[in-house]
Amino acid sequence: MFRKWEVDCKALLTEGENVLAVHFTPSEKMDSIRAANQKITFPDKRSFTRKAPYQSGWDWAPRFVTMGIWKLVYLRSWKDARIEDIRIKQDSIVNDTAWITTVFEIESSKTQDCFLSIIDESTSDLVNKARVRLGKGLNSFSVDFTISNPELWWTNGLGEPHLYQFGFMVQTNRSIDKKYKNIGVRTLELVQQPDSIGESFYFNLNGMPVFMKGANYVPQDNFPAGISVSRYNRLIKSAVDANMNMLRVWGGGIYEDDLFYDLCDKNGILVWQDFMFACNLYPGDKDFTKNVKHETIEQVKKLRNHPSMALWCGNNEIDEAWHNWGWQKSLGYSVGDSTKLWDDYLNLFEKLLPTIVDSLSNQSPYISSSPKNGWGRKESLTEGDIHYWGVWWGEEPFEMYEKKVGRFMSEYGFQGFPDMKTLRSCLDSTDLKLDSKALKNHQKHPRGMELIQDYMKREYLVPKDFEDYNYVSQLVQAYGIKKAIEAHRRAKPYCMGTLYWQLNDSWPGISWSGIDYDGRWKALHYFVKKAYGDYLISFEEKNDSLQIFIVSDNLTDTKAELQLRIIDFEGEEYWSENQVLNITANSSKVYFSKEINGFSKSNHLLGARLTSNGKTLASNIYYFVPPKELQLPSPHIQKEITKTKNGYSIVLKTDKLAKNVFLSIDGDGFFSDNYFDLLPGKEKKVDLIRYKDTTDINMKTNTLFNTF
Ligand code: BMA
Repeated sequence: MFRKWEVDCKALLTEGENVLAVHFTPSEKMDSIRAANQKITFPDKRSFTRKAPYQSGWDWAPRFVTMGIWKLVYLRSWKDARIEDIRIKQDSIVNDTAWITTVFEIESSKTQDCFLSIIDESTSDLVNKARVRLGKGLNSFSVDFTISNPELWWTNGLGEPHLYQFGFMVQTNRSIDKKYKNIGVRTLELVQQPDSIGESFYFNLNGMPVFMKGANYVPQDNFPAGISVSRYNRLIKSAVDANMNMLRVWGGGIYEDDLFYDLCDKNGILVWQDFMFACNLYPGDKDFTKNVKHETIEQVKKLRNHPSMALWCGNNEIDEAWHNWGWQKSLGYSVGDSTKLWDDYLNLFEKLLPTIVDSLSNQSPYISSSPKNGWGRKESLTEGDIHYWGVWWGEEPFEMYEKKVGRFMSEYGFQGFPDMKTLRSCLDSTDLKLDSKALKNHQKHPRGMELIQDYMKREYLVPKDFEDYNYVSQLVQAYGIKKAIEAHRRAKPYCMGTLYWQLNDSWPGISWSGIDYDGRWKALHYFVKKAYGDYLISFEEKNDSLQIFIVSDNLTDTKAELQLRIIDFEGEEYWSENQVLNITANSSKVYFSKEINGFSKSNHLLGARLTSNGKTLASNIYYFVPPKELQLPSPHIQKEITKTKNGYSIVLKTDKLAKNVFLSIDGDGFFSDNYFDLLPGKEKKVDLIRYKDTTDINMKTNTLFNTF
């Protein structure tokens, strides 16, 4: 046991006698050491301690190897009896009644009688009470209750994530202990069924197949002890505002704070929860396994009552790595080494973890690893979930996002720069240039800078000015991921979920995130908000005609009007069409097809809008050539700015197409929309919410034309 610890401690002590060891070395993902007790080379030494893997450095995080207790420590005094845990099992919903079993786990100081009560906190009604005899030590009792005509818990976009609050009380002659729990009544099932193509992977919520729209979540800080309540609130609000209904808590981070899951419960965000194992092999000895067993029991018990808890996943990419990343060869494993390591893997992820989830969770599904198959294998597109990294790692063009669509896209992504204000907060102004060492230190991917520029050249023109470069890098990222999301949603129900890499950042870095470390939305997050709407209009070119899809996540049919217009960049209309449609519930379908001929592709666009009773359900714009081939005109944008209670209301108008209008101000604030295309003759209203600055806003406007 000691020897394994020694390995990590030595690394820490090289930095002097600090409690906190700080390294600025690049990720050591493929670093290797010999495990003294096993004589097998592991891909990475960090796996010997149960510590958040990303803190040893990742391709979006610096290496800050912290030490010490970082969560609250408290002493709790009690008398006679106390509630150790409450497990709430939703047995069934039959004839509009939810049947629920509560398991009280009670610690008692002696043998004694007590009452167990369950109280509906909204009415203070006692819903059930039982008299039981406690023995000294830990006791377990089941008490049932029902909820008639329950209001169901739904995900964001589908309805209210209704929560009931119940109190659970144990009362002896001399003491009372009480705990409160939020209950969401819902059924949730992960359907993995062989079908004519491969094997499905989708979630049924309250009996309905629901398409998952979300992102991969990483810890919000390299020093997670310092994450404030307001940062949690702000981040989950940003996910909700972008129409997300699922987040994947990725396995290289931390089991999140209770607040995270509470916010997901309240906001209808389902949680795909990885156990904290990522991209590495883990020891299989007795001590390690025992430690992991304790950890798993604790985490499953902690999370099992949350209605947001959707799926447990054993690890991130270890199965894929073992079969596809060449470890066995590059680390020189003998047949014996390989057999031993794979047996350890199977014991942990296919025996220990699923057995605990099965016995202690509230019927949550478990998968051993994400993805099911590596993206180079053909099965990755036909069965289970896939991490598609052909774009970025494989350097394939963005168009491949439209071809490589699997059953559930649990990872794919592209990098973009963080907001200029965020960069300014950590770099000197002299370092705001592409070749600065300080800037490059905020890029943890070995080829990150190169790849951003390479894809920029393919789709856009590369600006010389640094701020323009930052802005275009964000557009490239948003452009690529929008393409991916739309393709995934068009492929519904073949594909039933899309979680891009990554929602957020743990420090101010250049990364795949859509929201930067300071919580500022990059262009990507604004694009995602539109691409994840309840309704989506999307396009696919096939043999010189444009197919117009409407994707609806609504669970009922919708009568709506589709307006289509082809205009040139000065606003001259070439063609238009209005159609009244009945949009099929929970579907993706082609509703219209338009021949592409008779106009110049480089200075025309197709604008589409879906309305119902005067309300816009969705809108989108299709360009017939990539951005760098567009003949953009020089727009004249008029702004009308009015002061409001929380900030300003801005009305914008343009004489000619203004592509990717980027609004910014000197102080801080949040624009309700940004990086949008402004069409000639159309008015656009944007709200600016100010946080605390009272200075003049001095609003600036940039557009793609100015950077070309
Ligand atoms: C995914 C993740 C992370 C990584 C990201 C970007 O596969 O699981 O390991 O940060 O790719 O490379």
